[in-house]
Formats: sequence, C-alpha cells, structure tokens
Amino acid sequence: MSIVITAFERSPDGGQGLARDTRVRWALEEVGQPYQVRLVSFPALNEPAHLRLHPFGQIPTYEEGGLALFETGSIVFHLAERHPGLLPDDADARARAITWMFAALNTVEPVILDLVIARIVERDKSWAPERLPLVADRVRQRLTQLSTYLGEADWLDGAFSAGDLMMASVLLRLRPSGLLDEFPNLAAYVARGEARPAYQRAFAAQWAINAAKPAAGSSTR
Ligand code: GTB
Repeated sequence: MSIVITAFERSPDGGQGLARDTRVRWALEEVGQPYQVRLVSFPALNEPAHLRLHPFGQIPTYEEGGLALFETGSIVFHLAERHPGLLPDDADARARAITWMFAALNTVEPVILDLVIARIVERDKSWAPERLPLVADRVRQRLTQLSTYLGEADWLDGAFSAGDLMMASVLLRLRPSGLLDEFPNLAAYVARGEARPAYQRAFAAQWAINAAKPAAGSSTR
C-alpha cells in the first residue's frame, strides 16, 4: 500500500527541517517504508480537498490506502505499531516509550510553541519585552527537568524509540532560540537523533524541496 504525506510547498524555515513533516519522514525512514510527498501551498491548506484530510488545515497528513490520518503523534504511533524499529517488544518498555511520545507532545512541545510565538509572532507587541523572559523561563524549567532525567544516557528509556524521535523533534524547534545549548546533554541528545541515518535521509528529502526557495510570509505554528 503506498504512503502519501503532505508537506509545505515552501516551508517558512527554508529547509531547516523544523516543519512537522520532518518527524513523519524520520519515522518512515526509521521503519523503512517508502513514501511520496504531496506539496501543499498555504492557500490550499484551507481548501475543501485538504480540509477533508486535515480538519484544521495543517500539514502533515498521512494517507495509506483507505486510511487518512493527521496529527504527527498519531501518524508516528501508527507507523511504530505496524512496523518494527520504533517501539520495543517488551510490553512495559513499549508503554514507557509511548509515554515519552505523549510527554514530548503534551508537556514539552506546548511551552516551546509559546516561546516560538513570543519570539516571532508577538515580538513587536509593546508587552513583548516583559513576556518573553517569562515564557523562556517556563521552557528552561521543563528542560531542566528533562535534562536531569536524561542525565548521561543516550536515550530516554534504553534503546532509541518513537519517544526519542518525538522528543528530539520537539527540542529541535528550540535551536534558533539558543536555549537548547544551555543544556549540553539535551543538545547532545538532539545531535544523536540528527546523526541517525534515518534522520539524515528525512532531512535531505525536505531540504531538497525547501532549500533556496524564498521563505513564505505566512505565520504558522
Ligand atoms: N499538532 C499538529 C501535529 O503535530 O501534526 C500540528 C501541525 C502543525 O502545526 N502544522 C503546521 C501547519 O500546517 C506546520 S508545522 N501550519 C499551517 C497553519 O496552521 O495554517 C509548524 C511549523 C511551521 C514552520 C516552521 N518553521 O518555519 O520553522 C516550523 C514549524
């Protein structure tokens, strides 16, 4: 069954791999599934054809035969459940890996998104100089906790899993802020993720589409 995902026709990051199709590409590469990409323009996100796939008018989406999914957590989980390579066989270890996926998406990503919005969308507001440090400190608080938990380990719970794929993907979004580098073990953790051949292939594929294209002006989370 062929797999088709959607991605931005022009990612606003110009190919840094920060848009969320990268984590889906990475998961597909980890489990060795070939896929095709349908590129979507910003106006097309809110056209009926795309809204039938993604009710919130976003990328990425995932189609496989009659199945259509949205939300990267759901897509990565779907791939991890159906193919070996992203979830351990042991039932308890599997549950813990899934827990880390949820933690990445529900506990770590929201504070990082707040920071992205504060740095980019809200930067010209009169109150931005007061708000930004507060938002940055909330990120630091989460990173301190995560950094303490990870310690000197390579991955969050033994072998690399979908939990690490999601957590590293979420943390990558921090790189432009410089905050990640305040936590050397987390920066090294993300670098380990990026060094994986599957990530390299995923990054190269989105780079091939986005590099050298002028950034689209649209604001997006
Ligand atoms: N919770 C959803 C998921 O995980 O799938 C969130 C999906 C989402 O936010 N998609 C964004 C989108 O389609 C693209 S990834 N936005 C269009 C819209 O909402 O109108 C977010 C993103 C975009 C750009 C950068 N960048 O340029 O650095 C980084 C991340």
